[in-house]
Amino acid sequence: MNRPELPIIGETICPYCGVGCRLQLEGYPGEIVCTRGVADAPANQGRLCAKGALVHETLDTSDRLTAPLIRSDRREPFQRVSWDSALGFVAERLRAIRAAYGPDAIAFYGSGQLDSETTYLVGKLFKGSLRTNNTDSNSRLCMAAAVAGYRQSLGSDGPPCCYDDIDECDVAFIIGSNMAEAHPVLWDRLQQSRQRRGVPYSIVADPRRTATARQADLFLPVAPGGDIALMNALGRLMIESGWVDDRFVTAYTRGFDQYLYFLLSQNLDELVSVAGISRDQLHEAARRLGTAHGWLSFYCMGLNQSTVGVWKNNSLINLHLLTGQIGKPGAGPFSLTGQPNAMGGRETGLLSHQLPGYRLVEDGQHREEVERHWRLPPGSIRNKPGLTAVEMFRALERGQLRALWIAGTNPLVSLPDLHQVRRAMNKASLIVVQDAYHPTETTELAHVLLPAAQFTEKEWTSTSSERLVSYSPQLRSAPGDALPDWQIIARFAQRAGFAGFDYRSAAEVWDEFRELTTGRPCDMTGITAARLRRERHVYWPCPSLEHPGEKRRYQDRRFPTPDGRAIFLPRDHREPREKPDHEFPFVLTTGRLYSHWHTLTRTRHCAKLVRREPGPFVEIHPSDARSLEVDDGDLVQISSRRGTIRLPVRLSEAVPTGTVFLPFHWGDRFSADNAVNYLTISATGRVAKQPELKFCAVDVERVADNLDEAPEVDSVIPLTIGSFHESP
Ligand SMILES: Nc1nc2c(c(=O)[nH]1)N[C@H]1C(S)=C(S)[C@@H](COP(=O)(O)OP(=O)(O)OC[C@H]3O[C@@H](n4cnc5c(=O)[nH]c(N)nc54)[C@H](O)[C@@H]3O)O[C@H]1N2
Ligand SMILES: Nc1nc2c(c(=O)[nH]1)N[C@H]1C(S)=C(S)[C@@H](COP(=O)(O)OP(=O)(O)OC[C@H]3O[C@@H](n4cnc5c(=O)[nH]c(N)nc54)[C@H](O)[C@@H]3O)O[C@H]1N2
Ligand code: SF4
Ligand SMILES: [Mo]
Repeated sequence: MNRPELPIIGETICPYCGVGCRLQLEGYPGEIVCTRGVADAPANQGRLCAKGALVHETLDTSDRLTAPLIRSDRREPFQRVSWDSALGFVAERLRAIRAAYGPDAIAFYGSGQLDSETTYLVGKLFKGSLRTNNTDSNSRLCMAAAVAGYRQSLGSDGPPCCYDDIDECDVAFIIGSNMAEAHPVLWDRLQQSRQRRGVPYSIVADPRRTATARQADLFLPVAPGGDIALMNALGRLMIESGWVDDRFVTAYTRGFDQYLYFLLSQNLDELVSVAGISRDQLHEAARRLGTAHGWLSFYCMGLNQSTVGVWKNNSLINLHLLTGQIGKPGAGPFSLTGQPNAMGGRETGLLSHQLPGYRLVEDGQHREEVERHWRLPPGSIRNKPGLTAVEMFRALERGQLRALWIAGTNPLVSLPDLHQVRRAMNKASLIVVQDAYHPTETTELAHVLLPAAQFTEKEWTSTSSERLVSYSPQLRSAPGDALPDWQIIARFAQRAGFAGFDYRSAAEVWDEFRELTTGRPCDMTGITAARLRRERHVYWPCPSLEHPGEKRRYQDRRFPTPDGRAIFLPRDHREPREKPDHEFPFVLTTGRLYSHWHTLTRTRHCAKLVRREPGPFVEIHPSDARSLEVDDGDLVQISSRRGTIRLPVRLSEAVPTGTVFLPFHWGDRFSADNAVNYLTISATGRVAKQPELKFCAVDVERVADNLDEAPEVDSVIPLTIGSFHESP
């Protein structure tokens, strides 16, 4: 059907996933009618997924937060106030808390959905002026293991590959990623490449037979948590079959001998059994990878959200090094980023151990360079990493942390062990929430709400999964008093009396940050604000204005490690923190659905998306359902050591027996105390401190017979069965 021509309002980057599709909005600034994919955009080449195509329906909703609101007591209603009063209130409260308890009694918890201008200024304000390294983000639940994995194995964070590599590879190894639902446009590119060229052959390793797995050439139904064993088995088989790239290994890597010794000392039968995959399938996968001309891996939360997430990343990179599959077109370990600017947050240094330009707070020279740039006296930046996401909420509950400023994330749905999170937030002396919508689960527990202008209503800069830095212009005005996030931070800093925050534009903020990347692995010297506004997007590294930007890294096979070599890291299988037992016999795994974005503050407004997935459910294998005497649609009670929820059953052969799957989108606003994260465990890994959101032990029970009609999920009263204390 031909639609009448609509006026074009302009272009922006999609505010959802890390693919970074460029959207064209059509209609009128006051009423956007249609969203299309931009044809010449490098990421999407005209494509869009349903969420992107409907995103205009989420902008002008009645639950937009349009004015600063405050209350001293959370039992009171909010009062609407001016920006000056709201920021004055926060400045005074934070000053008093710092004076009484020290700088580490305050923290900032942000998001990979904030733009780079904002995350840069948050670091400058908190790590520089307020002198606490307590800034972290939801990327801790998401990319932290990938960040540490890249650094340990290759010497620097940041994916080496680009999306065009899809058209250059002949095998795609997709492990712990449900691309078809979570990165749909990339998945589409992969499918089209295959239709056109006959390759890539696709191997998918996932415990569930997902939409991605169903379309794979080879599906490896890895046991939940069995990835390291799987990858060690693949490495061993490739070595035994002589599929090692000896020249590459000798010239460009170190640690191969230890890796070889380690693999040969492993019991292959044991690896096969822990991985849960037949020897034939493993052999076929090893042959495909070992003999490929070029293979790419795509990985996401199935690897990262684990107490051994970093080791899973190392194990996968080992396979790339073994076969020389990195630093050339069509090859490399490609960590898919979840959020639109998770990459930017890493570059500007939002995580608690980072400083801008991939620098570290523990490195004296890095601190000095940043202090000089920020015109702060030497010694201003503290030398120890601050609290990470999960640690912040533990510290709040203990009273060590008193004030928390939350922006661009909804932790009362997305953090593990929500009963603990709620207790922690209730204890806080000050909760500031900077969001575009209200109410959300988190805004309801705030003292201060700061209204944020969102994409289309501000200019902003973001970096996609493939290191493409993009500029999005302001296309319309923000509702009410809402302000761009970076302006909220800058205004607050000025109100609190700190120098160095009197920016006249987002461009000034960007350029100040950009200068800090010179000579660093993520060099963006040539990506000036002016150039971005002219060219729309440029890949990093880009060391000069004349430089076109590099789509692929490490093409000279030199890695940013001390001796320039990539590192083999022998990593052994480790059990997940909480194994099923007689009390909690099932494995709970959690994740996403195609139709929804995270905690639903946006997608709940799109009727088409809600119709597709109207509510939460628990996916159970039919044979488990038979033993539990439940059928499709029946209500079951799911309990872990941390909580209990009730949900209707969705029968599915996609989950293995003994495992149940729950999407995590629906929070308390949908049904009180009934969200999946009331069950999940806050156990984290040692290095990346990323929580194990993909594995905990639960029990599933049929809900009593006398409830012959399943009650509305809304009316279910939850039962808490005590809290769980993490092992050391
Ligand atoms: N539609 C949609 N798309 C999104 C998002 C969204 O909310 N909705 N969010 C974005 C964000 S922030 C992120 S981080 C990405 C996440 O993207 P993905 O990581 O692809 O999505 P998930 O569903 O979290 O998990 C991926 C897969 O890991 C599998 N898995 C679980 N345990 C294991 C294991 O032990 N080993 C292996 N190999 N696999 C395992 C799950 O079965 C699941 O299919 O998606 C982004 N895109
Ligand atoms: N069980 C389980 N839990 C998980 C996961 C899982 O796989 N399983 N995945 C984890 C992962 S990978 C992630 S990334 C997190 C995501 O979890 P969250 O970050 O908590 O989820 P969102 O709903 O994206 O929250 C974004 C918030 O920012 C607001 N917002 C939108 N635009 C703007 C803006 O421009 N400025 C500001 N200030 N606010 C804005 C939205 O209204 C919303 O409240 O969830 C994690 N939690
Ligand atoms: S694939 Fe991701 S970036 Fe592209 S339209 Fe969909 S949600 Fe947006
Ligand atoms: Mo994420």
